[in-house]
Amino acid sequence: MRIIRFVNNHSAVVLGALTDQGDIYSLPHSDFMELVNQAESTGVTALKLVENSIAGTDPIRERLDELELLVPIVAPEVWASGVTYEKSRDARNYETTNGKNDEHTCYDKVYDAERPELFLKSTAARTIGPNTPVYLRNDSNWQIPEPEVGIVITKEGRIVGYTIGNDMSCRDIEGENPLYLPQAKIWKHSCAIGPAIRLAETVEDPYDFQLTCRIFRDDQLVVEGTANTAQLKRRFEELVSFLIRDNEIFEGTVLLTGTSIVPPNEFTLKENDYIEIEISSIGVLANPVKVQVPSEKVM
Ligand code: DO4
Ligand code: MG
Repeated sequence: MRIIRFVNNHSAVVLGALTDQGDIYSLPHSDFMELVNQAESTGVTALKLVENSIAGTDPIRERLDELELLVPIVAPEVWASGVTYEKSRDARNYETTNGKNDEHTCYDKVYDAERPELFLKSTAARTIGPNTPVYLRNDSNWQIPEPEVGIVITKEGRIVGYTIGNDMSCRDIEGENPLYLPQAKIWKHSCAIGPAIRLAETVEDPYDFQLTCRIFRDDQLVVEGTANTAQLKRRFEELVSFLIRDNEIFEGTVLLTGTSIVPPNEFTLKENDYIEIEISSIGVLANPVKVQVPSEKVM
């Protein structure tokens, strides 16, 4: 069972349940965390609460691809993990050593360290949902999407759902100096999540999510890569345990868990590219790529 948010025919924002058969039901909850909290306070699982809510009701007429989808949760903050896969360590080493890969870097160290790399990636206002453009920075010449599993957590750090995230990144800015990380990671529309949240209790094995990323240019597939969460160096609970240490985390925070799909080193995103990130049993997060128009630029 997956949870979505969409705009209905009356222009109202609705929380929806998307069944594994593709049927969509409107839910009476204002948002995903209200559903999770109501389930907890009434002593049932979120899945049971959803099943009870939709029992005896009809699905809406539209299918998923006919809906105006929104972020499945308005996450107050999106955090991200870095260098949790070998592939990311190697890519970071490549960009920070100008392709020489002959030095022991901070990325080797963090891959092996007990403490993971965690950073603040986005806030609600910067995070976009499916089909909305991700933006390119105007001061970078090497930009890529980072397809990642996103975990949705309560303020206590309980994992209640899994979604798809795109941690848009500037390889040249981070490669120039790791202290530039916030600029390499955070700008307007640099983080996309969605289209759905799979309820955690319905995921049999979170270390067997299959990820695929496709990038299209002029309707041609120009990049395709795959990965599996079996390759993840750390456990999801381990990442969360470091995130909540002496920290205040808000209900419905999303934690991106790192990338293991890196486009070829010579690739950079261009305006009008189209990115699809698919994760098995969650869905496909699709976003066009745009350059910010001057009036939208943050001054
Ligand atoms: O230090 C860089 C962050 C790397 C990252 O975002 C990732 O591994 O996904
Ligand atoms: Mg990342």
